[in-house]
Parts: sequence; structure tokens; C-alpha cells
Amino acid sequence: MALEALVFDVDGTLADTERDGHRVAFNDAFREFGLDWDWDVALYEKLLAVTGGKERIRFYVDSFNPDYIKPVDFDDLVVALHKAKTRHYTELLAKGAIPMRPGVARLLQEARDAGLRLAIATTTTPENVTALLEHSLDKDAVNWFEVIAAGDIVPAKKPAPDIYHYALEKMNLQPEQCIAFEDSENGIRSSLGAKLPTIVTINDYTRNHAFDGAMSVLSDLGEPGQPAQTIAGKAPSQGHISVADLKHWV
Ligand code: XBP
Ligand code: MG
Repeated sequence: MALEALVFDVDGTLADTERDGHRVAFNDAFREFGLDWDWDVALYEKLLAVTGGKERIRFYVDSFNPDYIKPVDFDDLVVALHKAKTRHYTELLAKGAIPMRPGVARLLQEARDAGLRLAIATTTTPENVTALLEHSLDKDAVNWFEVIAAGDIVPAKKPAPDIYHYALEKMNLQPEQCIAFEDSENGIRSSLGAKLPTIVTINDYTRNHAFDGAMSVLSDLGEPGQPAQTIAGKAPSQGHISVADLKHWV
């Protein structure tokens, strides 16, 4: 089947948002609520095992903060904390704090020029996606994507395949007409679970993850003159991922 669409994860794939974005915003929210919780870079790596911010806060309390006594309204506290975190995170993005990863803006433009359809499949909150696209890519970039499948739109977050199933259904496409772009083990479990061929671009938090079944595992998407390193699977023919390669690979 011919390639019709590219489906992108957001966090870690479009931009390195976790360490200097989400983590910082969680800590800002904890401080705002008078909590002495501090997620340092090493702890956050462990917390990333669970996707979704609200789910991650609960995971932290249950697995890493045994002395904390939950108030009766703990569920409401998690929701309020997460709302504050989203505010801090989007404020950070509005300052242009997090750039797109190498090759992302170029490939998106190439794909649009080639008439490929674009979608997003992420566990992050929809406002976060909009803020990142607007401030780090292009004021109009939200409109480049036919479907933005994000956050609580499906109850089971990655590694469940549901968010990809949702995006495919909205686009009325079969998985083999698409390529997914992911950065993490939870991400590729989700995309492969929905049967999408998947290209992985690793980052500092995910370089030791298992990426079995990936079509290609790369350092990044690469740019002309700034080639990506191929870690496993197919290698880009000119050092950077191009639409011509992608059409060839499916
Ligand atoms: C992203 C996530 C999200 C973000 C935080 O995973 O796990 O939870 O870290 O976003 P993926 P929210 O890249 O696999 O989609 O706080 O808005 O949930
Ligand atoms: Mg990701």
C-alpha cells in the first residue's frame, strides 16, 4: 500500500520536552501547592515509565514517596496539581524554551509539499501540543495536522495502542498506509500495537529502551549536512530522513 500519512508522537519526538519542560513544570506546580516534592533529572527518568501527567503524579506518590499521607481529597489534588503543571508548562513554551529536534520542521514541510497527510498521537494534554507547535514550529502549525489525538481522549494511554487506533479511525486509514514516529519504548509499543511501521529517534532518556520491531532507530531525523546516526534498521539514503526514503520503506 502507498504511503498516505505520517503520525507523530510529541514529547521526546518533535522536541526534547521532558527534562527541561514537563519536569520543571511539575516541580513548579508542587512548589505552588506548598509541597516539598522535587523531581530531579534521575528520578524523572524512573517516573517516565508511566505516561500521562496525572498518572505519573500518582505513580510517584505510590512508589517513591511512601511517607506521604494522602488527604481525603487526593483525587482532586492530583487534578488541581496537573492543571497548574499544564499552566506552568505552556508558559514555559510561550517563552520559546524548547526547540524542535533536528530535521522535524524540514520533514514536516517536505511531507506537506508531497501531499502526505499529517497527524499527532500523544499522551500529553492537548494545550501542550498547541503551545509547542505554535511557539516552537509555526504560528499556523496546528492546522498542518489533520488529527491531533492527545491526552485523555482515549482512557488507556501509551503503551496501549488506543491513541493510534483513534487517529487511524479519524483519518480512515489502514496502519500500513502510515508511518509513526516515536522516541520511547512505551511509544513504540503503542504504535506497533496498532500495527504502524515505526521510526524511532532516541533521546537521552530513551537511548537504552528496547525498540524491537522498529523499521529504523536513529539519533534524530537528520538534516542535509548534519546526518543522523543509524542505530538499528534502515538507514536514510542521504543521511537524513526524506519523504523519498519513507515512500520507499513502506
Ligand atoms: C508523553 C507523556 C506525557 C508528558 C506529560 O509521552 O508521558 O505524560 O510527559 O504530559 P509520549 P501531561 O511522548 O509517549 O506521548 O502532563 O500533559 O500528561
Ligand atoms: Mg514520546
